[in-house]
Amino acid sequence: MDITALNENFGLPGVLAFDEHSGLTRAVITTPAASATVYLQGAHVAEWQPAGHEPVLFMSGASAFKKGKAIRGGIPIIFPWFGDRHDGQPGPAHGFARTEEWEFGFAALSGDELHMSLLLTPSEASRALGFDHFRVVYHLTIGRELALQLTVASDAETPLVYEEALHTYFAVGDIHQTSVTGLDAVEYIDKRDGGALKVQTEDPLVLTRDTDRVYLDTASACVIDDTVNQRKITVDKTNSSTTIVWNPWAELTAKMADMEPDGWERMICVESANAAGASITLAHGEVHHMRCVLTVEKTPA
Ligand code: TA6
Repeated sequence: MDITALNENFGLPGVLAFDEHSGLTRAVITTPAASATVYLQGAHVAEWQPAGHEPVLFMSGASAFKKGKAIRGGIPIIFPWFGDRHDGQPGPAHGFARTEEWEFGFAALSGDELHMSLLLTPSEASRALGFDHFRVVYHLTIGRELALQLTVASDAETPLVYEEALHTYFAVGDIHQTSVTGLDAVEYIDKRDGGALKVQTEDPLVLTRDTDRVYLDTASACVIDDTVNQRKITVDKTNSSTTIVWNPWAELTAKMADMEPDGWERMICVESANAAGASITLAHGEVHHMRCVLTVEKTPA
């Protein structure tokens, strides 16, 4: 659907409008409770700002906003594999969902919360990668909280095996003055140490170097204490047994074309996932939901 048709079919005056930025179609949302921007490419939430709060999501100032290129920041949707593909077949890192154009399917305002849905169905690109007979729907509730639900259905005769993640980039005032709770004593794969299996001993977790940890078998919520912005961001999740914490730090950032040199100091990824041994297997007709709710609260000075 082109932008005119999207505005005719789903536009809500003063609340939801579609436009184009750098060749990408996006939904621009403004309600009394929050403002947000969602790109149809990747069903990518690029901005979310609850009323009375600073923006919650980090967006790299050097991010490409280009067809077929992942956006660096916001909430990329990782599907159907996390990281490199594991079955020996070729395919882009983190799967194809984040660079595919999703179909806009639904929008309705309820009070001051906007409900939206976007749909991903098989394409030439997904078929070329061996993925056909699946449907993914992404429900978003945009308000003082941001509620996200990723639902996957399999229409395939053979089992659909996949990994998924909401690869959320949170904006923080200063990574050195930021901590994360909720992962104490949880086992993790340290991808910065050859994939060594470790147990977290730090509580809270304060990053002091490039970090890429895949926490296993954990359903607990995480709380990001962003002291510089005097706020706590809670990442609450359902049907997700993996959490990833990532920050590239200075050296890796310097090698990333789509990240500004000091970007690492103002972001942390805390991702809700099913990955690294927790992949989902769906038989024909089966459905799986993964849900994540973000909330922000101010902390006293
Ligand atoms: O979620 C952490 C991670 O898997 C890291 O290993 C790092 O590669 C990051 O994602 C970013 O991946 P990208 O493909 O977006 O550059």
